[in-house]
This record gives sequence, structure tokens and C-alpha cells, in this order.
Amino acid sequence: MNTLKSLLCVAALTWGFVCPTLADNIDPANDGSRYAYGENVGWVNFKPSTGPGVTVDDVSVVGYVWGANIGWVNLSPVFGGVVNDGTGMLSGYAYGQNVGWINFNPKVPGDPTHYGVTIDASGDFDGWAYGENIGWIHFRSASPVAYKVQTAWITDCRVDFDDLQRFAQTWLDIGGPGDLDQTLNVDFRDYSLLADLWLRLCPPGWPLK
Ligand SMILES: [Ca+2]
Repeated sequence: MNTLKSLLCVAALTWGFVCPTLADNIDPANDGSRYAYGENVGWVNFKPSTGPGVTVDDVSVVGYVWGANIGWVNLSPVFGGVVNDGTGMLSGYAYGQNVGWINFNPKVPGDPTHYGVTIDASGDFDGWAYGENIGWIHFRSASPVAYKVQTAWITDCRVDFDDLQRFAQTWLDIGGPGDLDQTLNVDFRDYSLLADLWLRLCPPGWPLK
């Protein structure tokens, strides 16, 4: 598919058309799953019709997004950049010349809620990014208007038999990856934590991956 896109791009350049986006993996079904929204900034397009597009991989999110009210935002500036921990938990900072830094894993002091941007097992983004100059940007809503950003990148990290096998190999170890509650022993309390997460997406920094 990317090869086809490259060929189209070369053809488009040859004939003087606008080059289509390259190698991005946003909105794979082409059903409009490419928009985040902020009250102060309006719609932010993760698959604009020009530019390099946006690509999610196991470690990062790179490329440029476009907002009619805010211009281009670089997801992978030289300093900073949006990071993927491999389980779809994003963090790090994007940068837009007109809007400054945008935090993909913002914290609210004293509030343990995870507001940051995530990607689930279907490739759907969710959560919030925050910029001091522009406020909150939301990645998914059901109402009053449904919108989301979807990628073809899918987290394959689920807590299942592979994790159980690795956990069993650490049984009664002093610390290590099986020591999920970090009490310096691997025991039934750790097993209970594993069981609670069974078949769910790996939490951030999951040590048994
Ligand atoms: Ca433990």
C-alpha cells in the first residue's frame, strides 16, 4: 500500500498535483477517523491532505497535524516529541509555532485520573492532550458530535498466557519483573494483580511484556 502511495506521489509530482500523504497510518478505513477537537482550537486533523501525514509505531508518533485555527503542529520536534510506550500509552510533547508545547500526558495536581492520550486494541485514540496556550484537546467523543482518531497501528500487548508463563518463571524471586507490587518478593499478591489485569491491555511500563 505504501509502495502504491509512493508511486501515486511520484505521478502526482510529475503532473503537478499535490502530493498525497506518505506512509501515514491514520484513518486506515478512510471513514473520517482523523479529528481531535479542542474548544479553543476547533478541529485538529491527523490526516491532512498535504504534508507527510502522521505515523504511529511502537515507540513514537511522528509527523504533522493541521488545525485551521492553529496551523501545523509537529508531533516529533527535535526536542520533545510524542512517545508511545508500546502499549498505546502516549506521552511527551508536540510543538506548534503558533501554539507552543502540547503535552500528550497531562497531569492534574492531586488528581490520579489518567487524562493522557491512549490508543486501544482497535487503534482508536482516546483521552486528552493539553497546551498551556490552547487548553484541552479531546481525542474521542460520542456526543453531541462523534469523532475520533484511528490508526492502523494496534497494540498487541495484552495480559495473557505469555505473561503468565513469564510470571511463573519469576515465582518466589526477590524482585524482578514478576514483582508487580514492588515488595521485593513474587508471591500471591502479585499473582492477584496479574489476575485482575487478565486479558486487558498492558498497563504503562508493563514489566512482563
Ligand atoms: Ca511482590
